[in-house]
Amino acid sequence: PEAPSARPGPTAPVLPPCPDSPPGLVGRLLIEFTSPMPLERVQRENPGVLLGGRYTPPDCTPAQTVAVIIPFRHREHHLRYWLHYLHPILRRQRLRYGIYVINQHGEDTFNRAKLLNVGFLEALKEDATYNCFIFSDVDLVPMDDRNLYRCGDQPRHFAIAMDKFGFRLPYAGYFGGVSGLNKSQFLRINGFPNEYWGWGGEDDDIFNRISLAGMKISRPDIRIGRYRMIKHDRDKHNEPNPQRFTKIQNTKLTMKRDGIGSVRYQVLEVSRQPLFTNITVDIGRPP
Ligand code: UD2
Ligand code: MN
Repeated sequence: PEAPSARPGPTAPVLPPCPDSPPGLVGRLLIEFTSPMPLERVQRENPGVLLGGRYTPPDCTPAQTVAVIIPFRHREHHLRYWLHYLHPILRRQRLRYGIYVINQHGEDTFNRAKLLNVGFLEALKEDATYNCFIFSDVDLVPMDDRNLYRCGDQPRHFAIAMDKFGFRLPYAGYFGGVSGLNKSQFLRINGFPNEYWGWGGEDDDIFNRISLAGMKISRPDIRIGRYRMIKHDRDKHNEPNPQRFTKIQNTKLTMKRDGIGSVRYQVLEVSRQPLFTNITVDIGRPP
């Protein structure tokens, strides 16, 4: 007699759906950024993660496939902490996921929202079954694994109680840090703006797009949506954008022409690392 194979294959048994509340979550977590985190250690501690930072639960079938998209440039030491903390959390949450680091090439002004648009399109090129997109700063780590990185029937804001804001929501329309939209929600708002160069405003523009499209933000409980941000100085070439205050007044006009439908860029390299996929991209420079 043959033992049933646990390996997925034509004869493998169909796994049950993953539970809505995954068993084995631990709740509040101890998060600290004291000693540097070697990548070799993170790899050693996450043997179940497949090349490119892909993971599928071994014991159940998830309802969604989640692409986690990180805007990035010159933050390697932050990325190592992020991978160290997030892989085990996402695994405990029983998610099928992939990690995409969208690395802006060159030293022109940084553009977070445009990189996130690139991440949406490039993740779908890698795997057309992605139907949930979670956009996360590289320096934000959730302090509670009950903050589930999934999409719902409204756009989701995850990073609502940050240490740097005294664990409070800074203002009602705040949508920065970590957010999630499913594919149809993202397309309904024409994705994110491409025209916010430098620091600030792009998260408010995204909030405006969501409201203008008639959707409402969903958020976790304030006790669960807690985050630590790795302390950092303002990066070079990401100065506050002086146009941000006037731009966010005009979302209604600009969102139709500026978004996922108009994003232009050139992929320079796709590299599948053990814990994430790195996509280096030329997104141009401010006009
Ligand atoms: C806030 C928001 C962030 C965004 C930003 C304004 C929080 C916690 N986050 O972040 O979501 O709205 O304001 O643009 O309030 N990055 C690089 N390299 C760079 C510059 C930026 O990798 O040279 C990436 C990285 O993922 C970083 C993110 O962009 O976490 C946001 O930049 P930041 O951390 O400098 O800005 P911060 O903390 O004020
Ligand atoms: Mn930050």
